[in-house]
Amino acid sequence: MQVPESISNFPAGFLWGAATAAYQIEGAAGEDGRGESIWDRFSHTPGKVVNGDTGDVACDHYHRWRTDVALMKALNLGAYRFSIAWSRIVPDGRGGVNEAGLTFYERLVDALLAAGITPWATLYHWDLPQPLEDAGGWPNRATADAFAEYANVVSRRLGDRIKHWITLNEPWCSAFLGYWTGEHAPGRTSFADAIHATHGLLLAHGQATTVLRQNVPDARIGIVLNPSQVYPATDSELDRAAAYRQDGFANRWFLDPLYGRGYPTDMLALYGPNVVPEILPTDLEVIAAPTDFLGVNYYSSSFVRDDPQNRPLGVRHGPAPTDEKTAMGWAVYPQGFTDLLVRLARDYPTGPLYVTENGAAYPDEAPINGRVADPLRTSYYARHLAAARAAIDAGAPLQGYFAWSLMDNFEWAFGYTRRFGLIYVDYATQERTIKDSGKWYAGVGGRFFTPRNGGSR
Ligand code: IFM
Repeated sequence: MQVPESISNFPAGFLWGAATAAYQIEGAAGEDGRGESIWDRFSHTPGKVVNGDTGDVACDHYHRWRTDVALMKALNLGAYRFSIAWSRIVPDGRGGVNEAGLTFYERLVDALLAAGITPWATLYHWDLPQPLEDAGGWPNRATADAFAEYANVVSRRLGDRIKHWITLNEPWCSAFLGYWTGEHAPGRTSFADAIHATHGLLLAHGQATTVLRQNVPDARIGIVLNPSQVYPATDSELDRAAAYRQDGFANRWFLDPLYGRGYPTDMLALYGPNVVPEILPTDLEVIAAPTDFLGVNYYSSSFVRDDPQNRPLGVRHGPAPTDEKTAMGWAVYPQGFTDLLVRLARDYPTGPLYVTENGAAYPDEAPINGRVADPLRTSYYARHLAAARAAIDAGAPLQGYFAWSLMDNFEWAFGYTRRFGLIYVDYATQERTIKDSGKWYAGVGGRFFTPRNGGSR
């Protein structure tokens, strides 16, 4: 597929990248002093992950990072978003620092810079050190203090060369999938714990932002959310009220406190005092520490109707206005991407927006004669880039885009059964093959990148 005209005119300096996360690609779970994380414990618990898959080896990126940086260069990436494994740096979550962990990321970052690829580091992409979970996990406020200590260690060491910092990836998932539905590590199933976890995560973000600002004065700091564009299934008053509650649950609960408005009062009332944790007088100020950008992960949208039986939100997810779905079962709905970016910029003082993840899983076939034909993924990207471009036209201050993912990897509870990569990974041999979508994406970058000192590369 050619790069269509609708995406041929992104602004000069627009940043093109791809993203990964530590537990999903690194492997080397027991090497060089790395401690146990909640995903090690969870994935090794029978029945939690499809096929009993674990991240023990994953894409073996810990040993193959040089090859992977070369592949990023072949893809014309201007930036690479990766996450740092807390358990590699502070194996017990608090206290002793593991030099080997710092060295690993230092080498990776140096290689990226040498290749002209800007590193964007995420400090937390779901892999809490298990000892901190044993001490109460994210619902325990002390975990936020531990996170700030870890942020201090990492930024003191790497702040001279990493200038783009993301505190947390998708705290909604950490809290609600990890502590309410139990689909993700640590696998707890209490709504109250999940709400407590949201507060702990937001405190951690605020505290770490302040630490990063002190240690790296020229840093650009942000948080990555997975906000959802919510549409009522019908125009009825009840369905519109349900959509507003879903918006409160998925979006406003995070965005309002981050931008200094405190937790939304309708949601505080809905959850009630038995669920909402104690909020200390300075907490909201800590959470609202100024940031430099907002990272947005977008895959699909929500279509909801009123359902009073379905507690606590009284919301039921209805069918999307399209039958087209990815291998995750998520509706393909690019219009929601435009609407979401425009809405965020309209309702919140976000500053620059970056799409920090967007992409699709499809059941790719193994390479034939060195080629992986994945036209559905290319089509997904083309339509979502056109939707992102439309959001810019409508006023959203979008400055960059990271494809999810650089390569196939461990897709959490789905193990290795879902492939999101621009690069195909043969897990038996660890051979990498750039898919057709990756070649196409390299063309997007190759055609629209501006010189590094004038923009993205
Ligand atoms: O693989 C995940 C990633 O870790 C976080 N955002 C969504 C992706 C696809 O499910």
